[in-house]
Amino acid sequence: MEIKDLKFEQGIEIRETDAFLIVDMQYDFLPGGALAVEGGDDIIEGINKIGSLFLNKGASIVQTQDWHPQNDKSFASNHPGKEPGDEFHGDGIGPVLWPDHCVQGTKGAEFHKDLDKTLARAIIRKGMDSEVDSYSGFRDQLKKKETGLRGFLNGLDIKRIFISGLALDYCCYYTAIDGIEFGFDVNFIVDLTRGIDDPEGSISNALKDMKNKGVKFLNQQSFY
Ligand code: VGL
Ligand code: ZN
Repeated sequence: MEIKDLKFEQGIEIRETDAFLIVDMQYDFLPGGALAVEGGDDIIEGINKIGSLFLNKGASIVQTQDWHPQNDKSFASNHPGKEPGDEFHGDGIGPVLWPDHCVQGTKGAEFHKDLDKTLARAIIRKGMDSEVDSYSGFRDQLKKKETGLRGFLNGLDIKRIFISGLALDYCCYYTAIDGIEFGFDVNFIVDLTRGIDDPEGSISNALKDMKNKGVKFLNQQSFY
């Protein structure tokens, strides 16, 4: 399943009970960063634009922020002899090991300067447990501990979520399928994400799985 095979929803009207999620738009995931996603900076302007559309409708905007301790087990550097990109299938870690990225309090963990910081009602941090990674904005990979995002959205009576940001095949994808499992109407704004595709095929696998689970696909045009 490739992006060109997707069908996109049209004519979406934003409601007050919608949320726009901006996933991990941090220096380390952008070109020049430790775990740069190709073309990640191309989506900043569109995110700002769609974000202000949501803001003007009284909807909620939430940013997630990958926020790892330096001793994080998802980093290859914490496994002697391992390199970033090496396969790893630990309990809540993997399927690959990453370079050190988004370490708490570092420049790489900050949001990109061009991202409009006035939009978000909340910032949800994740990946703070050194033993268990959290790709999803909702909870860790073992599904044991939530981040608070579900409670926040439920508290505002939000029914529909719209996902943008990085990376398509990791944090955006896991956030989307958890959103479905938690009962939200999940909408994935494909042209406001970019993927890593490591291991190869992970973008198309993510798209296929989201489609099967009932995630809807949109692009920026869907709102006009
Ligand atoms: C992410 C890999 C490791 C992401 C975060 O934001 O997609 N990917 N940590
Ligand atoms: Zn991470």
